[in-house]
Amino acid sequence: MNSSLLIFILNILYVSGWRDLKVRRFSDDFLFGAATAAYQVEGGWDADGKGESIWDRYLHEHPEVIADGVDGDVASDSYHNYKRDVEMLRELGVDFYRFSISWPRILPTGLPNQTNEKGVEYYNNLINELLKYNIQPVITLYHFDLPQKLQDLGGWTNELSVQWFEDYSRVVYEKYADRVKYWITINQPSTVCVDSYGSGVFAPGIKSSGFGDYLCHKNVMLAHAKAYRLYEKEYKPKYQGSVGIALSLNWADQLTNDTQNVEATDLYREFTLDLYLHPILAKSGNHPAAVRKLVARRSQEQGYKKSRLPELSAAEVELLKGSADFIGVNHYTTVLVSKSNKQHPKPSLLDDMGVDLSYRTEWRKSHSEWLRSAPYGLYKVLMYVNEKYDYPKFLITENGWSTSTGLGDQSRADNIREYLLALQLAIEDGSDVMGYTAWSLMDNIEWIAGTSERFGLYEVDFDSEEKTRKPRLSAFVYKRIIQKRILEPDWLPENLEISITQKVTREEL
Ligand code: GBH
Repeated sequence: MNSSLLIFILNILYVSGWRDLKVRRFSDDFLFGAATAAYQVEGGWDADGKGESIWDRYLHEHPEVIADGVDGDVASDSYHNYKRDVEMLRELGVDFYRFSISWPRILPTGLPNQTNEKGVEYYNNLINELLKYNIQPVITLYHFDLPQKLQDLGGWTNELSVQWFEDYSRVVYEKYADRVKYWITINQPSTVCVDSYGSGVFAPGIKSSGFGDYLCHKNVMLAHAKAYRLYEKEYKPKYQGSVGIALSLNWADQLTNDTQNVEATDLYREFTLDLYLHPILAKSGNHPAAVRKLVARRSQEQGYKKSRLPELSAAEVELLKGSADFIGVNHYTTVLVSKSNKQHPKPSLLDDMGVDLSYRTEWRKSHSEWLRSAPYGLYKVLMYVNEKYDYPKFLITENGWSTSTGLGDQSRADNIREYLLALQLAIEDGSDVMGYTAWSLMDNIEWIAGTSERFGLYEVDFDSEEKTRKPRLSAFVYKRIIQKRILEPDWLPENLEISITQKVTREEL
């Protein structure tokens, strides 16, 4: 389907309340979940022997970068509220909870010379509490919070980071792999590298676009592959779990159909999608040729002796190839691409790509500048990956919407239903999708936006001592979808009382 036809169909579906269309059911084995990440919800930033992370350091030193000045020191205090978190998951009736482990909470120095038993115990408690209610833990090993001690040695731009991450992964598998069947190595290598060592808007705030981000890219991808291979070799035979990676896979469409913009869009997709997918999913492996050649040529023109995007050796290509049992899809929005006529700093990622980005004015705005609603993009991006890489297994690991405070989040409820419809269409057209994860279970520290942008199905009262959680309208809508396994566009809860759903026991996730 081309995009205008798809937009048209999705519009009709929406305007007509989807009544005229066949009822699409999520199959019984389709999994629904909700997600959070350690720094964003846990708090307890130095509790019980936890080491400092790059986000602790960055926001303590630069409170001025946070929109409302609220950092993750206490956050939603999930370090103390994990039982309430599991209760919320039971209220929703989800199949799984995706959360991340704070590396410095387990290994304060970053290395396995010293393990923080209290930290290990926290995740043990959380895992056991989930399993007690038949909710499967889905663990992300790394969601942006590197131990500061490793950053002091270059962090993800140091080649040794590959080894550091593998060693950390072993500690975590050793402790929890007997009970945890789903693993995600790294959350969004693009954010870990481009936002953190390129634009520098994220911790550790290093501005080295077109260089630091590429150095990081190679290491983060190899770190992922090492953690995958480690599980495959030492844990999979015993526990039969699976390991994937969560990629930021937003869609990009051309601003107009002239050749220039179509070509710019193709290139932009190579840089934002294929740079991450190709090494893992392509038969030939390695970085996409277009990106490899372009960065090598420009680097040479700019006087560098080697490509700013470090090459992969034959052994590294092999290590990465096929290193995911599923692709975690973090999908939020769509951007429009046009060829840029502006001068960007050299070197920089923007200069390498040579594009400008914008949004279609009709796309509903969220409370985050970068996030507009364009559900057809989820369909498009999944079909793009399907066609290029032969229908891999997907888990939607994040999809969500931001609002301000308040429980009446009709826009989030609409967003979930619209994106789930796009997902159903993608499944109908052959996508192999294991499940869907709502970002986020609850309001949290939205990185440099602090608490000024709310993504939660549950609202968190950050002013209260207990960090009280209350279900929003969208929590009821999501619960209803999970229960009925169909989308009912007009459904509204009669009141905002939520109760714990009795879960049907499933043998396996
Ligand atoms: C996800 O990234 C993250 O995985 C999750 O932790 C986060 O809470 C969620 O998004 C909602 O934001 O600061 O203006 O430069 C989604 C991709 C990449 C979008 C970083 C925002 C920074 C924008 N994000 N990007 S800005």
